[in-house]
Amino acid sequence: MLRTKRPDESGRGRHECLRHGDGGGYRVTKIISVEAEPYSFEFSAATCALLIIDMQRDFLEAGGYGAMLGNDVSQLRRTIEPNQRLLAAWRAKGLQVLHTREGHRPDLSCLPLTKKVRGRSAISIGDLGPMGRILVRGEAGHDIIPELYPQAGEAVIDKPGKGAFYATDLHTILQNRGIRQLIVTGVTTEVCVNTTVREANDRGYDCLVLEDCCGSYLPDMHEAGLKMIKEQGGIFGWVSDSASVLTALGY
Ligand code: TIU
Repeated sequence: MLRTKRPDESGRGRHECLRHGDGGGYRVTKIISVEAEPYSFEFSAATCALLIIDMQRDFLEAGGYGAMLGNDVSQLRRTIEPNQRLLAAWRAKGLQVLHTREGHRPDLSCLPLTKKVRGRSAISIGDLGPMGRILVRGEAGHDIIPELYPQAGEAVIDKPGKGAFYATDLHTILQNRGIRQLIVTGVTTEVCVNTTVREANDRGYDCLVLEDCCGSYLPDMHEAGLKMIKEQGGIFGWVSDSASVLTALGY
């Protein structure tokens, strides 16, 4: 059972309906509360997963695809350390972690032509880039950065789109594991993080996005992306930071 620092926690927890397969009835579940906007985000350890979006070498490393396009990768690299701290704490508590990677089959059969040609770049997805074929599964640049490399037992979702639910088995895995809340981190805030949070929201998940663990090549897009999530009473979810989650976990 996790302990939080909140003085108002009685320790009794709250009653939570058991899911199908648990035998029915009710059990007492500790609710962990994270300070967040627009109001506190509450989760229970058994039903909340950390979902780390697209922390791939081609997006984050100085010799990758993102940098080749002229993007400022430092805006993304500042998220590595807070993600590492959060991931270590999350793993130490034995909580569930999932990772995603944006990319395509080597034969590019899951790459829409529209995505291939968008941007009119001389070199595009599927072409040979600085770290192998760009955003192609199995290539060096497609893989997750070593600092946040998945451990055995952590699902890695290979997604062809920006959203992690489109054309993947993410929803099935979350349902089978009884997950109803997601703490979402990764890159980029306004593209793959935002799209995934919107997809999750429509499927009935509560999402908490951590601003220091998400990044965009464009700082104003990062800010706008976070604002879009938490406005209108949390229309797509909640926004907080890793320190608040660590505090709620008792660190
Ligand atoms: N992961 C992700 O956000 N993919 C992108 O293509 N992001 C951009 O910001 N382009």
